[in-house]
Amino acid sequence: PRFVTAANGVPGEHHIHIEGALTPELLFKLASSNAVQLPTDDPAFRSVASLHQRYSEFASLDDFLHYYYIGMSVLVTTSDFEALACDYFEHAARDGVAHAEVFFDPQAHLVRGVSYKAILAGFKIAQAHAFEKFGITSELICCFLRHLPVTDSLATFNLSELQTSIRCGEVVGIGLDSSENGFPPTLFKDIYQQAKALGIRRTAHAGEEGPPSYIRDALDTLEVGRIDHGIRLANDPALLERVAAQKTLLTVCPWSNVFLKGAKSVSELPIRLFLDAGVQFSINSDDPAYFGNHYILDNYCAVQDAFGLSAQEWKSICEASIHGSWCDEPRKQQLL
Ligand code: ES4
Ligand code: ZN
Repeated sequence: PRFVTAANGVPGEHHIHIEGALTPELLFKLASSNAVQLPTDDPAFRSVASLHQRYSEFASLDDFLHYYYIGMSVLVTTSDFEALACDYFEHAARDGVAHAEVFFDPQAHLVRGVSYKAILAGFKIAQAHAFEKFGITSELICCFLRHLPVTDSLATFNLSELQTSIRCGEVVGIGLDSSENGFPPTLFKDIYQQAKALGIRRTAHAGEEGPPSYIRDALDTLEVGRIDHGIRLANDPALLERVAAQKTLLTVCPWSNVFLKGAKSVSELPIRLFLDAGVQFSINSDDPAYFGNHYILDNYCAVQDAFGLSAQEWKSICEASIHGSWCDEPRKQQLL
């Protein structure tokens, strides 16, 4: 199987926030071209180098999110979103990614007066380019921000442009991200039921910093097909067994967990536990530009350095990754 070794690339990425692929270099360039004022009272924004440095010192998910939302404030025009996504796809091509499922956070742009149409137009140009130039297939997953009032997410979900993008297949699923603790999945039941009725895919961040009960709620109340992160599943053996039995894919992001202090090192992550329990998981980059420029292949390598997996174990990870992808069946067959 061609995906077993890192040199032959990786079958798919399921957990990449496109706004998390905004490098400090592109951030400063777009701030300048769009005349966006970056915080003057934070020395981190003095230079590309100082921003890189600050990104290596995140104390938590919320500390990272503070910079993540400031960073994306430089994204204004369709060509900004196109440049951002093209930058990501170039890294993905370098890493041999065959298929990418990309999260985006419309609420964080709509609130600044950027139109949904402008966002999507930029992504679509980049996706077409990624396919033509690199053969990378890709899908978009619209995420809702759990730290905002649920009414904001509902209003966004019901935007006619967003509903149109779902109906025409430009957006294949929904996700739930941002601050986890204090914002249980159950709050978003309404949106997820509507998404189910529309027949689209559903996933949610759960068990990144939050308790295993959030993973259970995402499965039972939101009826998700995947769980993003899910590493806290290690603390609930009964739920672990259930997730293994029903073959729900966890989209694990090793470097992200280390950078956001969810784990001291990659070797602390429950990779061995998941493999031995038969939990299906993929390995992903999350926000590569914020987490040491570790794109997906660096995450694969970090897992190998920490756990020394066998070729058979890598084969099972790659197969789980393909089976858990939200591409069409013919594409899956190509990847297998
Ligand atoms: C995120 Cl690492 C992480 N967790 C939750 N929400 C996010 N949005 C972007 N990256
Ligand atoms: Zn994430």
